Amino acid sequence: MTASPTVAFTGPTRVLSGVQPTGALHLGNYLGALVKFTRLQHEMETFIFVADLHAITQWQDPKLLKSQVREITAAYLASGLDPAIATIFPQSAVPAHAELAWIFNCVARLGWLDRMTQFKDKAGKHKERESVGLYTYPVLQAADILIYKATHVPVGEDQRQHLELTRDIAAKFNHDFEVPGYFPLPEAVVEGPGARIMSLRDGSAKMSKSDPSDYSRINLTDDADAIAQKIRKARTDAEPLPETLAELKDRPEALNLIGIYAALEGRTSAEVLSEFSGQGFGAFKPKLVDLAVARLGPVGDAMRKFMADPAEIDRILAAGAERARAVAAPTLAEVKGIVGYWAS
Ligand code: AQP
Repeated sequence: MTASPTVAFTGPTRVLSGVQPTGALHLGNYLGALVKFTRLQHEMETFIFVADLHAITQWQDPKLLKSQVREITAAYLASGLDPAIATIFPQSAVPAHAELAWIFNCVARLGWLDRMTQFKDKAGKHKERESVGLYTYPVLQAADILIYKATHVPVGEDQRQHLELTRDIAAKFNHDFEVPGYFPLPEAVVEGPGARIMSLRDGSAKMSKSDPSDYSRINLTDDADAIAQKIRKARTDAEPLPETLAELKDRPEALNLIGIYAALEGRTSAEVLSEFSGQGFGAFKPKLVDLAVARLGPVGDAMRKFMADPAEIDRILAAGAERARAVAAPTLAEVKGIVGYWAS
């Protein structure tokens, strides 16, 4: 193997991302991912999938999986993804993801995967009881992205490390097989106050589908009463809001609520803080309730409307899968040739 020169990828810009059908979507998924998908579809060719291959890295009831896939699709549509613009599909309907993942399993190094903090967080103390799939999850993620030669990946802050791994795999493939610039080194699109929304019960833990407390998160399907109750009960402190973000350094719950307000209104946390500085949570929380209900209420209503028509969702997913397979197929064929596989 000889060292290949660093050559930049010259293909078109493309967006790829997805969400796992592993439970009710929450405000973190919405602000960290869905809102960005909707924005980017107008800027670049966009592929958004429902990550059902990823979902089964942890047990999913087969009787529920299909409806969970439809629910995520309904959330995409309700957030403004337009199937006439973006390609929306179930990951399992495009086998090229899994085929490329196998090749990437042979490119990625064990030491790289050993460093992945999300596996450590999810596996906890008993990693020997977890599936092999959960361990190699970031390799499949690299295949999801690179099978479309995607250049931009809108995700929350928690996915930044996986994106770095995707870049490492792309660079090593390009180098080892002497195809400089073949795969792009994709960029994570993470910016903004919605990149890391924390639990409403604990400002040091990420808002998450798998948190046992429903009060830790605002679900996209929560009605106005539930949203109001969860924000009212959100953990805070007795201090008034300060003037600068630096003064919120040791007040993670307060910082989180300011960040949520900012992300919902499309402003910076500093701007929101300057509006509310000197006020207590008794004044701030009702304003946050009004804003959250105004922003999320229509999304929940639209989701319920889409979910009432599963046949239409299935039609959208089938059409998206066909488009995605057509884009993925030539890349997989090329990669097989690059690796040196037999072809008829
Ligand atoms: N709290 C969050 N703040 C901002 N973005 C977030 N994302 C997740 N949580 C937050 C982003 O949502 C996208 C989809 O996530 P996923 O379905 O692949 O799974 P996840 O990251 O594992 O999400 P959860 O909700 O936390 O699920 P569990 O509890 O199963 O781990 C990703 O872009 C993610 O960054």
